[in-house]
Amino acid sequence: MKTLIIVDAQNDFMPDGSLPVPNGDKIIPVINRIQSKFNLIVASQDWHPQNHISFASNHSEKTVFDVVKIAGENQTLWPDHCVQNTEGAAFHPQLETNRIEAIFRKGADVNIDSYSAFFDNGHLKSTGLAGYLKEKSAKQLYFCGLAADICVYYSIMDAHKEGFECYLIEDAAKPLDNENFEKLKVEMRSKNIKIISSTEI
Ligand code: VGL
Ligand code: ZN
Repeated sequence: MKTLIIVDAQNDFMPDGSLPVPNGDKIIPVINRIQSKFNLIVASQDWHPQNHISFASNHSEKTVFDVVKIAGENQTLWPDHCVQNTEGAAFHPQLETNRIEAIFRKGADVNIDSYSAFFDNGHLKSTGLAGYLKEKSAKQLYFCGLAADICVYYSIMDAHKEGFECYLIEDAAKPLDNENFEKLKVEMRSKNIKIISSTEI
């Protein structure tokens, strides 16, 4: 069963959003085009309360992109983004959503961030996505979305650890930081995660 996982294709990660990923909107037509190749399509949605710990605005004397220690772990402080029930948290208006069977929300806990669609950053709580995919007999997972070097990357690494066969559709994902993404691609390839083009599905 070929499954497509659309990670965080939300307005705030688009070029005019609050945490813009360069060319983030370019992936939308690609994602729409490839949907017909999949038996199952699911999506994740970054879904933060306004007082979320990952927002720089909730830390005095700190600014966006500062890195702080929270519960012993590094936490990058972001601009406010994907606040629950706001337009910024909504999917890109052109994203075809009719075939998305389930949406897994993450980052709703005020006290911990959640880059992966499977677990929070402390691996303390599961979103239920791995169990859902196993129940559906999903074996091959194809990832796309934003940001390629953050939420897509962490989702793929968790999926790989859970035993799924993982693919990253490179032209359907864009990174926040290109240089970082190049390094992560080397790491992913070394773990037998396949990095492919949408034409190879
Ligand atoms: C993301 C930073 C903070 C992402 C989410 O979806 O890649 N990045 N929250
Ligand atoms: Zn977030």
